[in-house]
Amino acid sequence: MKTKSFVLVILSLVILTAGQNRAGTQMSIIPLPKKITPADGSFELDEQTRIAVSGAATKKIARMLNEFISPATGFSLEITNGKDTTGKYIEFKIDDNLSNLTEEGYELNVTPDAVTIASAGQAGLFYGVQTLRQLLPAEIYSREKQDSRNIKWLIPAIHIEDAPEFKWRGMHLDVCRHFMPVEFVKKYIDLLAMHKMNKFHWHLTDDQGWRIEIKKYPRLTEIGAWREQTIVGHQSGDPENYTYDGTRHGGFYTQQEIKEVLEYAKKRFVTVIPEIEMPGHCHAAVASYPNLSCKGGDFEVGCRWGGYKDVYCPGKEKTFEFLQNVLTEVIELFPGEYIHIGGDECSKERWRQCPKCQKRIAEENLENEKELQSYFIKRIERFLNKKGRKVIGWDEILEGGLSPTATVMSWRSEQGGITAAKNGNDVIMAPNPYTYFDYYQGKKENEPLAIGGFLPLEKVYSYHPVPEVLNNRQAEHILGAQGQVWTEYIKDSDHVEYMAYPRACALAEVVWSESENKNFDYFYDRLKKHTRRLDWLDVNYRELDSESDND
Ligand code: TNX
Repeated sequence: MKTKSFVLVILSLVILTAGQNRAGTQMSIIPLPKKITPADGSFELDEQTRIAVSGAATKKIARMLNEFISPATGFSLEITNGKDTTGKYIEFKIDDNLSNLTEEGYELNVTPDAVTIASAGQAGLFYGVQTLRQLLPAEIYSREKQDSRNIKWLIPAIHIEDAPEFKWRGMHLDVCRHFMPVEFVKKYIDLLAMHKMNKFHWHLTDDQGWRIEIKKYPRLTEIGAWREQTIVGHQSGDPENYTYDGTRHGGFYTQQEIKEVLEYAKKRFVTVIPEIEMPGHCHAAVASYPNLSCKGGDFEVGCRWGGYKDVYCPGKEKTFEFLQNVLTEVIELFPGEYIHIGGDECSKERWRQCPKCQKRIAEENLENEKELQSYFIKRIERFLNKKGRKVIGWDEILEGGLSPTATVMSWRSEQGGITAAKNGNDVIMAPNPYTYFDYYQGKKENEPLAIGGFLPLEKVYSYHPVPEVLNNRQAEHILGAQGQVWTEYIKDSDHVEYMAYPRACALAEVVWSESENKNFDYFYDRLKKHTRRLDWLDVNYRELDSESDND
């Protein structure tokens, strides 16, 4: 009797979990694929499974698959050229006929005997692998080997056709206000790739810290990478009354470390866009080399937030020489086509009083300091274009006129992006009301101190990157969108994860799966299961709200 009921309990448990696995796991892919057709049965991944490839491109992806699954499974699957018809296999195929899905799209077919992932491009195969990982039990994300007696690596039979809605699917990280270690930067990139995001915008220089080694200008990291202390709490009222923590903070990435990060990102089909801020947000640079500013002087690396008046002086040729030398090293390191040159929030106060700046304004027939900013940006853009690179800047680069080849990152809401797209410039949407992950995501009282604002998960999810006012031709200039993680109030990597996740999951779906009829409740259901994956990856995401979480 006892044994019988025990067996019954076990049996019903097995049936229950199997059922959950089918419906649950299948439907919890984030970002949501374009088309999913479930089928019967499942494929069991085991040690005997082989990976069939045909050529170097597919072999590289096969190796990545092994890298992803071997920690949890303990398997190192044999990679064979062509199919082995005697056993089970996972096949990777480059198929030009699938070019309608773009190079990032893919077809994934799972039957009880075989898994096939096909795409017109290597990136598509990689994204097929990301989907495959999500079809497996969440334990697949564990970095420790799971006990094979407790788990079967089942993949439900399914057919998926998928392709991204936008080309630019990005996340930004400010490592200036608070430095983040290389290991974390890699983890951040890994999470992007898992969510089929393909751009990592690395904010490397700002008032409070210069974070990239530049061989020609060692003081940038000897001096510029370190600040004596950091303001405590929110900055408001009389600066005389600010309190500081008295703790030195800083750090920087050597060129060797940057190369490592780039290599890591490349394997995951993530392009890294470095941001070197100019003409403002450069207090750490002018603290290192005061002559680059209008007045010169004795500056310290910024210890508080907000703007600084002492910025690069466009009246001096030396300033351009410096920036071009810096950018030359940046270009040698970063292979991507885009270099971000900031351009935001530049105080014009010093320029107004600086004889050299005024002389430049007169000589170049500029109207005012706004046009001097535009002269600055255009001159740097010409330099970068000559080196074969494209420029991105925050929407302030529109002020005073912009060259048609620059790409605008629209942060002050969508207005800059709309103007730019109408102008014929490419646009990346990064509007603060929808994509600033440094804003509060819940009631202030219950959240760690943040910069302000309120951006709950649902609002991120509701975002549509293409503004309705644009016609089709203008809409083509919207490359996509990205999430921003500014770190004034975010001191460490755990807190970065808390702010970024799960909001980045919602954004991933905005840029990959965007459709008229997206549904937050359906996303939220999938997200509940998705957080188990994040648990295995040790992501310190913000727990889902209990009131709407009835799992
Ligand atoms: C504005 S967005 C800034 C950053 C701040 C951020 C805080 C942008 C281009 N500039 O310097 O960190 O707001 O939300």
